Amino acid sequence: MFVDTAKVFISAGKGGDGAVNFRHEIYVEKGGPDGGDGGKGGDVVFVATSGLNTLVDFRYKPELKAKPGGNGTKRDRHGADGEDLLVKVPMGTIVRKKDEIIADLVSDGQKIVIAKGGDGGFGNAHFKSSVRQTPRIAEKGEMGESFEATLELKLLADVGLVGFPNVGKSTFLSVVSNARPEIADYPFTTLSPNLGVADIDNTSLLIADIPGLIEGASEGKGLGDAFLRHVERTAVLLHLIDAYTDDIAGAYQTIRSELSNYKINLDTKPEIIALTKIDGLDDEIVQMQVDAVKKVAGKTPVFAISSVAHKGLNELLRGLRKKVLEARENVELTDEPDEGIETISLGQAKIADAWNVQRVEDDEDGIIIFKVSGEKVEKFARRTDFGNFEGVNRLRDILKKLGITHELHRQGAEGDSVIQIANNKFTFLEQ
Ligand SMILES: Nc1nc2c(ncn2[C@@H]2O[C@H](COP(=O)(O)OP(=O)(O)OP(=O)(O)O)[C@@H](O)[C@H]2O)c(=O)[nH]1
Ligand SMILES: [Mg+2]
Repeated sequence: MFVDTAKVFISAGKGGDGAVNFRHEIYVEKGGPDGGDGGKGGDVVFVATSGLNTLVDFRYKPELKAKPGGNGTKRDRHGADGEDLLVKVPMGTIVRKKDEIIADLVSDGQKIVIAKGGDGGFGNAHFKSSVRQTPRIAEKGEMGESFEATLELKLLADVGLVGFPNVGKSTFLSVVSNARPEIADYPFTTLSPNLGVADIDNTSLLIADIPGLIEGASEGKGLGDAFLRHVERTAVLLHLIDAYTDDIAGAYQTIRSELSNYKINLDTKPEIIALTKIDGLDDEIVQMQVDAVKKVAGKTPVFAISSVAHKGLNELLRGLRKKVLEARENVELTDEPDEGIETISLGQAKIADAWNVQRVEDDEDGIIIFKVSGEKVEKFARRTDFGNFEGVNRLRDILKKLGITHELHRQGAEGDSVIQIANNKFTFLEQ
């Protein structure tokens, strides 16, 4: 089954918890702290893999979960890192979180971390200081990132076949490539895209055959525009027209207007035209039909082929290869890096350090709450065990270091004021 969209639930592994433990030595009454750190949770990693061309597996298995990190143990032993989950996806898979594109996997073997595993918590061995000889605190491991994502496949073929139903698209693919699509003498034989690799002069072309288009396809007629996304990103369009068509120029223009109604920019998308099924026609008639198309096709090259009689196929494949190479070169020359991506003006470290304090009245019981937000401070809070007073005290130390305590005082916080960080509440000073 061909499936080109899927919804998945992604969760990276939780980090392991740090341990609280004290050394036991025969002649030492109170050994030092030796609780080890938790291991890192596994990441969820997508790997673009050639040879795949459907997202169907995700319909049956929508949950993508990486392993958690192990907890720390005594004698400073680290917990093991959780195993990453490697997920194979077809080339051309786009990953969206809400409406934002977070990954676009385009080249074979490309790996992208889609969700990061949580860091492991520190064991109590980390918390020894001159004033705290027997720290009974350890950090909890962080949660891994988890969210719902949608996957969309837009095939990345070199050549996309377009045209009316029954013009011989699948037959062409079956003759020039390894693909074995269904072929029949009626419209809409092909119900979902087929991919094939055609060899020509020691190189190869990846060709996508999509279901036939009719007038109104972009508004949903016939099989509609559901499959047009698969020619959006192909380097070159091969427009096939049945040489027996009476109004051949009109046929050409109908398909073109459906393509442009579906936001495909025909001014920039390279195209080649081929008249098909010429095996039963006299040369003069074929020439007449070629001339008729040329009148409306401008500079677009026009070929005449017969898949059944293997006529004109190598010439067409060479023409396609030339256009594909040109198109790829143009893309490399003109493709500017997307604006806005990875051009953050503040340094990454500064962004992580930044925080904000907001004094708000709680809706439920009317008390004042001081809400503290910020990447780093929230990260510490998530790793704090709020059931352990030493842990909360350490968080209070961190607030001081980051300058947040000062701001809390300035906004009028008192000892028993409620501070909220990342959904955890505690009092400003130890009560
Ligand atoms: N004589 C002749 N018939 C052909 C040639 N190519 C395709 N046909 C016939 O045309 C009919 C349609 O071929 P398909 O390849 O299924 O056409 P299609 O464009 O993929 O059709 P849809 O999948 O319905 O859009 C079949 O009966 C083929 O045998 C050709 O070169 N010569
Ligand atoms: Mg077909």
